[in-house]
Amino acid sequence: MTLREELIEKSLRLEEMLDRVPEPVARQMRDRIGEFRELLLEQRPPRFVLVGRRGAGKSSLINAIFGERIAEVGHEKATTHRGKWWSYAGDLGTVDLLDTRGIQEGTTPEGAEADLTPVESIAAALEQKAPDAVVFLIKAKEVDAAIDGDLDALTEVCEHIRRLHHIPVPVVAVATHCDEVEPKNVRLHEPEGERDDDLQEKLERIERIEQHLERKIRERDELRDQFVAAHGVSTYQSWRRDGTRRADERWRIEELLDFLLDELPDQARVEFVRLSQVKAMQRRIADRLTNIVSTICGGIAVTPVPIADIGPITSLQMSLVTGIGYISGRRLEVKTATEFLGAIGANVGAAVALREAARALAKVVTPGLGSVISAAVAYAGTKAIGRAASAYFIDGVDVKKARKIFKSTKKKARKAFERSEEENDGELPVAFPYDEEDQQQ
Ligand SMILES: Nc1nc2c(ncn2[C@@H]2O[C@H](COP(=O)(O)OP(=O)(O)OP(=O)(O)O)[C@@H](O)[C@H]2O)c(=O)[nH]1
Ligand SMILES: [Mg+2]
Repeated sequence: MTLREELIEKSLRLEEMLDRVPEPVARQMRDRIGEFRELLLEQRPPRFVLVGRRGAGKSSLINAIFGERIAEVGHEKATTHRGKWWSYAGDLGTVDLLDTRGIQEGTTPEGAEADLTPVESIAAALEQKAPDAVVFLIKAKEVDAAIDGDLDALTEVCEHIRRLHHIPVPVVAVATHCDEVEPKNVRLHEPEGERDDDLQEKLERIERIEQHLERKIRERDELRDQFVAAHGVSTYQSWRRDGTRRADERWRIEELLDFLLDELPDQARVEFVRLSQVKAMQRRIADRLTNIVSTICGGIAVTPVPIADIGPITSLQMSLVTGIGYISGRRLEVKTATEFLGAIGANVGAAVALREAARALAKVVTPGLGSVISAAVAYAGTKAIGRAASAYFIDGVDVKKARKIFKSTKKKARKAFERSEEENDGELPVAFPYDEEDQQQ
């Protein structure tokens, strides 16, 4: 059995356990287990539909997302795979893309069935899979003059999707080639060396372009509700013949990825933040996963099945560590995850023993309170493991630092749990405020 299958197996068993969990905890756990499932177990690559004419920068955007040369840049006919879903795979993950350029050009897309028109082949691909978002690309300098034809194509693609899947899919507009906006030689990617007023002028012009793009899209009834944002970028990168990168002039790509992340369903988020290599985004998803698993573990601890709760808690904590490792771009063996837990002092066995002792002690004093204490320990311990794993695997802090973070988070999380127990009338705390300070310590 692979690690992934093992995790699926365990989470299924968790759901059986819920019959024995009292409300409202059971409901909360059911929700969190659903999220856990979607994030970690039902993972799939994100799916984007690209709309943009020849040379708008579709291939360059793909490369900008990966930071690698994945797609062929240039104007040869065969450069971009059109009319069908295409998986672009980098070292860290995959994105599924559908290039719809054929709609604009009326040419038969590469690789399409010979008897299908461009529009038909694109519609067939859209029927196969529902996209997560439509990305509309247009050169910044062309937003003003030549946008109407492009918007026709965008509208047509969106209507196809709505007809086939009965969902309005989000539209993110991207103004590409922003580096070429006047004043042309002011470098956006290296603003330190530029005059303030020059830079300001360029940024203002780009902002006006974004606003214009937004206005043009909102003018169309068919697009208005689906529109998310218009965002100016530069995707320019250049590679030498030997494959090394000669230039990286990417600008505002991380912000764009952030917009896209927000539009993705949970199933596609882990893959997306992994391959994007944007630490802030990885941290956010790691945090979310930590909150989810902490709540589940807290819930398990209040389940009236003594001792049996140790197994699922341990395996959930392990899957949290391997999950965060995965988000950061690694593939952790169970052994590595166990070693990590040992190194930060999250000795699972000892923690459980301690918890059992606390439970026994509390039972003597007031029956019932024992489970609350257990829940606090399980919740806080899991929270601390997640936070330490995130600092170690994503931010690259050393083990000593990770151990410190583990300790301080455990203390804080336990207090937060107890406070919220009182306030929420028995509900498990769902989230723990994200603490910037923690990250910098
Ligand atoms: N200066 C500048 N050049 C860019 C930028 N993005 C792309 N380019 C260049 O524009 C040209 C076309 O980019 P591609 O990414 O191949 O465009 P495409 O939309 O994939 O084109 P087709 O596959 O032909 O439809 C290439 O020469 C890129 O190097 C950018 O942000 N700034
Ligand atoms: Mg291309």
